[in-house]
Amino acid sequence: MTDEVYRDRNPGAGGETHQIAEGDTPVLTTQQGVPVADDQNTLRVGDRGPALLEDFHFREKIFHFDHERIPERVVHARGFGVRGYFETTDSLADVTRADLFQKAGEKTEVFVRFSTVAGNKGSFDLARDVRGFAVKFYTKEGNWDLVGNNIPVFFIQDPIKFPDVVHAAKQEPDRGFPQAQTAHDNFWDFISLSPESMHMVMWIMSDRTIPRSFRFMEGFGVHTFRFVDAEGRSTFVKFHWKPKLGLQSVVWNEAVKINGADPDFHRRDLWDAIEMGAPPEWELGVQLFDEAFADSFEFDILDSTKIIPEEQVPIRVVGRLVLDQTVDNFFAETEQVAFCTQNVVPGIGFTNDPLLQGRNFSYLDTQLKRLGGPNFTHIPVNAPRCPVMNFQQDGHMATTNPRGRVNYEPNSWGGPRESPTRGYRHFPSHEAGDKRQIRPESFADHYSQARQFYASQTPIEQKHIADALVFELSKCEREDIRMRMVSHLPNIDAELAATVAAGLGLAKTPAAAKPAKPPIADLPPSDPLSILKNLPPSFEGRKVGILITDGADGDLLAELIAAVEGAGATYEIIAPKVGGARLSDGTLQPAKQKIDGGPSVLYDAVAVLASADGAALLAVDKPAKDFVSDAFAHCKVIGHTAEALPFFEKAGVAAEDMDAGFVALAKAADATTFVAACAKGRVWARELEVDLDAMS
Ligand code: HDD
Repeated sequence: MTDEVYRDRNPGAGGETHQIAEGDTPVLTTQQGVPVADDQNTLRVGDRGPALLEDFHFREKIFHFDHERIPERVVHARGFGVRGYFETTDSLADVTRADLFQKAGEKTEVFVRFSTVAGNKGSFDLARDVRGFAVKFYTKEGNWDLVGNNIPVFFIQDPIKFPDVVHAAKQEPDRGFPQAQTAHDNFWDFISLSPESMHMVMWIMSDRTIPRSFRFMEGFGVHTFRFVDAEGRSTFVKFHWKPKLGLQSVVWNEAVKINGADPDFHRRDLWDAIEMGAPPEWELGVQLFDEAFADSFEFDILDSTKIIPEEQVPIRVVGRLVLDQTVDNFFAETEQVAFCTQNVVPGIGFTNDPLLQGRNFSYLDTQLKRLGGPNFTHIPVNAPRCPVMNFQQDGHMATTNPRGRVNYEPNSWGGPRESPTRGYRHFPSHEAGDKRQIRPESFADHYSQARQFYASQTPIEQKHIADALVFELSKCEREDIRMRMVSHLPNIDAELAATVAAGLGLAKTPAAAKPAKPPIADLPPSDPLSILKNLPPSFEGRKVGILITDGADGDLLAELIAAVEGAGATYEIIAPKVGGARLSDGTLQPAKQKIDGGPSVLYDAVAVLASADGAALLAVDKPAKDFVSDAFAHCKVIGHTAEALPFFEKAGVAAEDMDAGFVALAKAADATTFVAACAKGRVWARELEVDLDAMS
């Protein structure tokens, strides 16, 4: 599909017979279908004279161009959408009547849009940010939108604070920057004044917000929803997406450089994976629980700043999500897709989570603004794949219009009728109470799960959380904001507080902020909360950067490529010139990247196949030296020929620095050793040797 050069854009055209063509080449037309004679010059009087208003082709072309943009999303503006399917693997008929979950093997078409939150549409992919994970299921009983994130909790407990947290995170209003980052005063000012955000702060300061790619991250529905079965019984449910490839993130110094080297790193990764026939896959898991569990749980199940640890309610895997199709047109699908949390289907319902209730208003309202009218469900990406039968009519851009005489009901003509048995029924939960604006007491604990999250991390992940806090708060100009933020940390972990205080150069750790409710100190650590405890099971889906020079060993290169591909991974060849390098056997090996455009930050592991002469040339080149020194600093596995070592020395990587992450490549078997080392992930012990923050 992506190779197609051009397709008739008017599905109503009636096909080939109307095609105006010259030979095999279709003739350019106006939007009205009128053939165009000249698309290079406007209509003018004389050779150099004034332009004429009569030039309808010019005016129509510019008019259309002027209106190409629709408002970008106020949050999640930068996103990337793809298509795929969801397959039920375990029937949920015992707890929900939702059609898509009735039988194993049932497949449902989906559209998924991943996104960052704070940056504008043109920002970079590797901002430190939450990732949106929004899934539209086109079920046989209507569209269900599960509009989630890659983090299972949220910043705030009440939707009335959403504009505030978003304003604070996005660019500051007077200057219009900083873009796509929370490392500025306004964000931390708001956060430090909002203790309810502290659990989320631990997640966003962890490596979860700098994922390796969309393919290596989890997704969460966040709220507690309801399943409702055929008898009308309700079960609470939380939704989880688990990536088949496991979890993986990059490191911060790497993220910063990826944004320069390839601002489209995440979207390119997903596009490439799908186009090369390696569609990413996730498992859908559900946590199911009842009122009795809800009553006994330490926290309120309606509070979106809390998780339910998997140890307390295990995850039942019920399906798989496969994303196997790129879009035909970015604007038509990724830009126009309209997710609404209110889009649910029979068998799925809401709870009183205040954030969810607020979202149910906000999304529809947003779509009206963005898409310009009530008919956005007529746009193919938003259109249900089942019949739509109602008497709603007219409005801007109405494109799928009903026929016939009747447009109301009840009527005596016929047409669709409501169905109390098949139709959507809201769960009749019993509600009573005084009308008030309060934050319930059951939402008052802000630190216990932040502490639990921190305690669940490996030491290197804990270090990354402290590093991220120090980095972000160091960008705050006001010391009182830094101090106020650090004052929350003793309620989470005393050592974390002391490390961050020292990292900021504070004279002493500020006294702990007074908690609204004393934190629970002994919630047990939960392994699923750590990335490194859930590493990818193999090297599948990862990418190796192979830097070659003239004279590199052709056989060794072939062995290396075979080993990488054998592990289900991919590679790119990098060389001093994109035209390639002349290998030892005389063949010309083309390169994918010139060294200046293929820094090592773009790869999971690297190999340097340099001849002695080639290494001498690389030793004078800054991008080539950065290739090695960055791979080293980012704790990557590095394969190398013996001839490459003098070049490594020049790049600042001396023989005594070479740890278990260095693999000498001389003979065929070494390629297998290299890939086996890569499969173990990063060499984290190295970070303690190369980072000043680790030494303070
Ligand atoms: Fe939201 C977009 C996820 C809270 C209001 N949100 C949006 C998208 C995602 C989320 C993934 C992008 C969808 C797409 O790709 O088009 N939002 C969340 C999650 C939340 C959350 C997981 C907390 C659990 N959001 C939230 C609240 C409000 C909104 C509390 C308002 C009260 N969100 C919006 C919005 C957006 C949106 C303004 C902007 C663009 C859009 O809806 O289509 O309506």
